[in-house]
Amino acid sequence: MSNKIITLDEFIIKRQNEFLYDHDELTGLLRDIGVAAKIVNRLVNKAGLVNILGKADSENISGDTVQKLDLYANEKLIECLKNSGQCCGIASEEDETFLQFPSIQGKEANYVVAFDPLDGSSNIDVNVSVGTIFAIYRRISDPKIRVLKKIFYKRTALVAAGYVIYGTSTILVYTTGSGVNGFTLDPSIGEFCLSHHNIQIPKRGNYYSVNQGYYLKFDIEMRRYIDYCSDLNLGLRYIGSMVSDIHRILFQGGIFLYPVTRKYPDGKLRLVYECNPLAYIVEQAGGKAINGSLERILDLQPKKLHEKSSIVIGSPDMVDEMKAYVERYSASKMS
Ligand code: AHM
Ligand code: MG
Repeated sequence: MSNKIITLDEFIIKRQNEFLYDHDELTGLLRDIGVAAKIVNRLVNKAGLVNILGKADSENISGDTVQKLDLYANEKLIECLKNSGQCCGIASEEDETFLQFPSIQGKEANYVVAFDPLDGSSNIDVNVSVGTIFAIYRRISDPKIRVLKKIFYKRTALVAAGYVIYGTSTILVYTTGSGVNGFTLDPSIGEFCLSHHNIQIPKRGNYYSVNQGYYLKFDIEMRRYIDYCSDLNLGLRYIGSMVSDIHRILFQGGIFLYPVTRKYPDGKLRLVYECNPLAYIVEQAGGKAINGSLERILDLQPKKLHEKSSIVIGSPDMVDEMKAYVERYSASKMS
């Protein structure tokens, strides 16, 4: 076997024939996101040194306190995507509405990129892993439609998704619908290098992942299911940074749950740029993702940009088991 390093750029080009649409467009976009990830990584790494840790004086649209580093990451992603020429606009967790980009040389771009620039931001100040999540939606509406909101809701197809985890090493994981691959940033050469080829999620794992502190605020079905996990002697792992929890589950198996609570009656995590991209990656790796009403996440049609959803995601057998458990429990309550 050859030991030749394969960089992210080489890999994207090598695999571009798998794209259903114009190769160059998506290739360009993915490469731009790779560049943005390197810039954000540099900021995350030196955050403690340059006084950019801590809170900015604002809240985002969902009411979360915005950390300063979120804003830097947001700016850098926007800059890289704006100049790509392939993106007609973006949607970010940090911005209230879509941000439309002017067309370059009169060419209407076909993609809307939605992202959470820094997921798990409550962890930033204490040096725990955070991540960037992105979803690339392609317009399937008439190219004459220019208003981004209309482009998005007139249906777009999710054609690629990925995340970057800024952990003990920085890893970018993405899919374009033909499997999932992971690339580790080699700081000595400044390149993401293929490190995890064709990732397959284990059918089961030894851990469940949920904010157990909210136990009493979950619906009864969810509480019983969590009791069942404990009866099965599963261990509990919860980082409070979804990218990190999903990254672990992708490699070791397990199940992640963020159910509805009294505080978050629709769930906390956002469908367009958190649940959808992670569901796409997990499904592409052989896993499953549903909401608390047991509907497949990728079948949900978002009605607003910052729409929230409950989510149950992870190893296929564990998600199936959770679904069967809740169905059985609900039926027994009725009889
Ligand atoms: P954020 O995007 O504002 O950081 O919020 C999303 C994060 C997820 O990464 C994580 O799973 C969840 O919020 C943790 O929420 P909680 O502290 O309620 O468990
Ligand atoms: Mg965030």
